[in-house]
Amino acid sequence: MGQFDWADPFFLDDQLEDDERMIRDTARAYAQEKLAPRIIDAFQNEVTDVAIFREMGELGLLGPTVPEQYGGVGASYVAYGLVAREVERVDSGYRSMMSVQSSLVMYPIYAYGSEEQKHKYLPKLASGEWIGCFGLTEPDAGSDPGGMRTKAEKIDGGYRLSGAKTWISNSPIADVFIVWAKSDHHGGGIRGFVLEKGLKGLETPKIEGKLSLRASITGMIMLDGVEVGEDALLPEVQGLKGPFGCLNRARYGISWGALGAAEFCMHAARQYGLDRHQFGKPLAANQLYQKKLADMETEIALGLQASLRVGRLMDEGRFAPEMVSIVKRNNVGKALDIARMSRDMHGGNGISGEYQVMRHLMNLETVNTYEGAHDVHALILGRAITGIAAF
Ligand code: TGC
Ligand code: FAD
Repeated sequence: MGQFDWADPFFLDDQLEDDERMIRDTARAYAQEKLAPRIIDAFQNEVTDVAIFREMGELGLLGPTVPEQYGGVGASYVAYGLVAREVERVDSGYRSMMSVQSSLVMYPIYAYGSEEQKHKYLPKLASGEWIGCFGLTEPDAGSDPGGMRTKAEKIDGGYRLSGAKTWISNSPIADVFIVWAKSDHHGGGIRGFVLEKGLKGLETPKIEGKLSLRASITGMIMLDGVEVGEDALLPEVQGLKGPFGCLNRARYGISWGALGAAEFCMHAARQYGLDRHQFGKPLAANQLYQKKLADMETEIALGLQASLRVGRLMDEGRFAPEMVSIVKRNNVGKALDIARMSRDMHGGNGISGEYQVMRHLMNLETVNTYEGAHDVHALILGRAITGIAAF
């Protein structure tokens, strides 16, 4: 009979390859030693530290699945998920910075870009010298990105882009912008463009006053007749499958990341329950308290196994987007429940920044909405199950 380890109930560690464990350990050490000491202040004061991109880049944590010839480390998608879990154990905002750069900026350039675009952008994005952002959402097109109004008109030698993107992670500090627009030259089809900071007509105002993801800057991308050359077009993709191809990977990473936040909240509740005494005994000696811990333990263990399975299928080229919808929706929803429960189990201390669980709870509200809202993933699954689109 085996031993039971409450912190790794199904021995996930044994299911990893050596190089995956190595990347996971690198990410864990970085997150705990360098990110954790900064986060309380960064969240409180809404500080996005751009040095973090360089630091992550140096450790090979940006775009790790991209091959070495373009500056990545050619890691597996399981390794990518493990990095997301370690970073989000500290804060969803830091994971957001990392996953936008990796899955939403480096991936489309790698998968849909020309050889010139790959050589020009990927090494600098991998090192964190350049920061990227991904503009899909618009003020009137969130869950329904097909309703976007941003347009690209053909002009001599290139395109003119006009429109507005909103709720864009990293946009106010970005050097590189992946922008999705309807192109008149391609029959109104959606095309991707790579833009650079400083273009005339390009503005990136910050969205102020967020109560969630305060360590990750968010802004708009305003495009007032921005002119770009032909070489800004991502040549290898057309249609919504372009942005969705990126989202599949980012959503998958989030399914791991959210469980990192959930693990933090569970471990904090466990320790708090052991340390704090009421009615002459530790809180953790109460059945109700233990049931909550058991529920958290169960959901985290099951969710991690599901993400691992989807990651393996992604590495084998056998994943379907609906699999990603299952793990993104389930794991983020469960993480949100766990964070809320943990906040409650901390009593009054649970609302203090020092105990950190309420920060995770507030962050996870965003994570539940972006990259396909919780109910939108239910509808993606509902369509696959019934054959009827109910959007
Ligand atoms: P639909 O008719 O279903 O599909 C249109 C075309 O796209 C293809 N497609 C996919 N391809 C690859 N992967 C997927 N997951 C795909 N889903 C769809 C599809 O095959 C079709 O291709 P084709 O060639 O036949 O044209 O499209 P729809 O307009 O009915 O879409 C409905 C729905 C709900 C699936 C979709 O719109 C959706 O997922 N909405 C959610 C929007 C979303 O996730 N936005 C994310 C914005 S980015 C973000 O939040 C970043 S936050 C990052 C951070 O800070 O960490
Ligand atoms: P809506 O689409 O208006 O949805 C509102 C509610 O209605 C949701 O509960 C949704 O589930 C529900 N709903 C919508 N349609 C249906 C339906 N047919 N049936 C039933 N219910 C429905 N976008 C980017 O492009 N790039 C980024 O980097 C990025 N970063 C973000 C960072 C933050 C901090 C936030 C908050 C958002 C970010 N987003 C980004 C945008 C994000 O992807 C959208 O907010 C998300 O897709 C939802 O769109 P919406 O906010 O317009 O909500």
